[in-house]
This record gives sequence, C-alpha cells and structure tokens, in this order.
Amino acid sequence: MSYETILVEQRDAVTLVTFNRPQALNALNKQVLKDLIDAFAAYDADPAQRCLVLTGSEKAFAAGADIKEMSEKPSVDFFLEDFFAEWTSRVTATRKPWIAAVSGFALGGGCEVAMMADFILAADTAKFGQPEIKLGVAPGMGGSQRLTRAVGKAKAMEMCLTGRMMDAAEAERSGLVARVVPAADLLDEALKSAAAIAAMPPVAAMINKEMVNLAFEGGLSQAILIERRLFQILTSTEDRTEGMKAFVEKRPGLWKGR
Ligand code: CO8
Repeated sequence: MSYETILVEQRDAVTLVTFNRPQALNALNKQVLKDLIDAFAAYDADPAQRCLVLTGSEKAFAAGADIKEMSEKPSVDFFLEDFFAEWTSRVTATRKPWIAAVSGFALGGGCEVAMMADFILAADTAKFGQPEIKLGVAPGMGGSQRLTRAVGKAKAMEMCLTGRMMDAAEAERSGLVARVVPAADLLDEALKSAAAIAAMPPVAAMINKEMVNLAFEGGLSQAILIERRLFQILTSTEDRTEGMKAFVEKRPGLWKGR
C-alpha cells in the first residue's frame, strides 16, 4: 500500500514508517494523520510484523500540528470534529511495540507523537518542545500529561510555559528518551532495537508493553475504580459467603477456591 505523506517499508519483521512532508518539516496535517492511522493499523494486524519504527528527516521528526491548516479553522470545529481524538486513540491503541526515532525538531504535536511511542531513541541533534503557548494554545494530544509524567512537573511546566526546547542530552537526563545516539547512527540503532524486540516472543512483548503502560498511564482514580470493581466481583464467590459466615460464627473458614 502506498501513502501520500509517509513512506512505509518492511524490513523482515520490522515496519519502518518515515514522515515524508519535508517542505513543512513533517507538520501533521489531516492527511499525515490519516496515513499514520492506516499504517499503524496495517502493522498491528499483520502477524509477521513484530515491531515498528517511526522516524522523520534529519532536520525534523515533526514540527507539530499543521499551523497553516489550523489557523483558519473556526474554534467550534475543533470541538465538533473532536480534533485529533480519533487519531490519538487509534495510534495509542496499537497493541504491538513501536519506537520513535527522533532526529531534529520534535515540537508540539511532533513531540506528542514521539511520546506516544513505547520509547524514544534520540539523535544527538534532537530537540523536544511544547511551544504551543507561543501560538496562544496548549498541547492537545496528551503532551501536557505525558511530558509531565516523563520529566516531572518542574521541567514540564517550564517547557510548556516558556516554550523552550530541550536538547537530546537533557532529554536523556530527564527520562524523556531511552537513549541518545550520534545522528548518523539513529536509523541503524532504531532498527537494531526493533529487530531485537521482533525476535522476542510476540505475546510476551505485547503484555510487557501493556504492563509498563499501566504504570505510566494508570491514574489513581482509575486504579481505585478497578479495585472497587474487582472487590465487587469477589463478593460473588462461595468463599466470600463462607468467609463472612465463618467470622460471624467465630470459626476458621473452609475454602473451596471458587
Ligand atoms: N505547521 C505548518 N508548517 C510548518 C510548521 C507547522 N507546525 N513548522 C514548520 N512549517 C513550515 C514553515 O512554515 C516553512 O514553510 P514555508 O517554507 O512554506 O514558509 C517550512 O516548514 C520550513 O520551516 P521554517 O522556515 O520555519 O524552518 P526553520 O528552520 O527556520 O525553523 C522551526 C524551524 C523552529 C521548527 C519552525 O519552523 C517552527 O517554529 N515551527 C513551528 C513549531 C510549532 O510551533 N509547533 C507547534 C504547532 S501547534 C501543535 O502542534 C498543537 C498540537 C495539538 C493540537 C490539538 C488540538 C486539540
């Protein structure tokens, strides 16, 4: 399948997706997002593909949402279209592992997309930032949440409030990226990591991904809700009836394991 704004190739069990809008520093317009949804869905559905690498050009991973496309859009349409909601939920629902290989600018929506990856490998030229404030807006694809969870409140707040960029060394120190490599080696290193993941048992890879994401994404109120539901499910067991009865009757319980 061919796409308008991205290049997709399969290298053994690894899918390589490359942003291909160099004239706009890979800014994310509607078409890019549509192409990415399709490419990620095809990857997730293909049992022969075990890991995906998303990358950009030497100069830019992606310089954000397409400001030109957004600049004329009436405010109410952002709400009515639930702008970016479908896209972000479809990409973050990818069940198999994927890596963002970032060289150059990863700004605004570009930084947010990179942070949706299971991990980021950065070239030493990478620059991360949430400069939306300079446009009178704010991150809208999860950036304020993922950045804060990744680097902590102080740095995230400073970056969002000032729009300053974080270089690769600081990003590694702060826990935003897994590793920094020389720019010339970025793609090789990303493909090497992806091949190593692709060689792992695929179900275990999916479960490991889910577990780490649970720690990263799980909110306290959500965890408490799950806890309450599991508690309610447990009240349906025979052992619950027996346990409470045994307490009232001041005797040890006799467990059936059901
Ligand atoms: N959108 C559209 N076009 C862009 C974008 C962008 N985000 N970034 C760069 N371009 C275009 C430029 O307009 C220019 O096009 P042209 O040649 O036609 O003028 C071309 O790419 C090259 O860019 P520059 O000439 O500016 O290149 P420089 O090397 O001088 O500067 C920068 C590079 C610093 C990256 C600069 O281009 C820049 O600051 N870009 C904008 C970065 C930015 O503000 N990103 C955040 C966008 S907002 C966002 O992502 C919000 C997402 C969440 C919304 C969710 C709502 C619910």
